[in-house]
Amino acid sequence: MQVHVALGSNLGDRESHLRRALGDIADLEGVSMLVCSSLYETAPMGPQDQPDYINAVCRFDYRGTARALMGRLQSIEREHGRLANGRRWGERPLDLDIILFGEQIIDEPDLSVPHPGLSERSFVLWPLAELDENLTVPGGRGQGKSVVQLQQQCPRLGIQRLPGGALSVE
Ligand code: A4P
Ligand code: MG
Repeated sequence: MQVHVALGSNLGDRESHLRRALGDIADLEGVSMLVCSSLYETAPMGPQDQPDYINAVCRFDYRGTARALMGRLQSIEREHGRLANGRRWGERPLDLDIILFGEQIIDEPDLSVPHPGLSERSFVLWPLAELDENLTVPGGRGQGKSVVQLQQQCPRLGIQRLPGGALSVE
């Protein structure tokens, strides 16, 4: 299955959290063909009394279920000091969200794919467009739209691409 995962960090050495997380994802069983966008520095969505984020989106092939992948990603978040009881949309050393899981549509209490915030989040759409701008969203609010079409409806507010190009797996 072709999977897209969004990475975010706004605590500690943000870039290092993303670099290490990308390596951790590459090392997961069932992951191959991993590529990543550039890094973006982004203004916080949610509470404004928190630091700016660094965001990116990666894509890989995954042999396994979305639920299994979510469990693995949550373990990686925990290894980066992520507390399970932080405030909603609050600060965190590492956030890993499944954005797309192939064409699958999952609507369960603890797992929604495509990610429900995709259409409104410039900090996901712009890095995603670097990888796959013509990809069509299979379900949810952006259903049937391409990434480029979603970008046209979402202001590119408060995001800045950092120099250095695509993040590579070390
Ligand atoms: N969950 C459901 N669907 C998914 C999915 N597709 N991928 C569940 C991953 N997890 C999914 O997530 C809470 C629960 O969502 C998980 O346990 C899983 O069962 P969380 O990461 O603890 O997030 P939260 O803060 O409680 O709420 P929410 O709405 O999930 O937050 P987000 O979407 O993670 O947003 N501003 C900028 N600029 N950049 C950011 O990256 N990120 C956030 C957090 C806020 N503001 C931001 C950014
Ligand atoms: Mg999350």
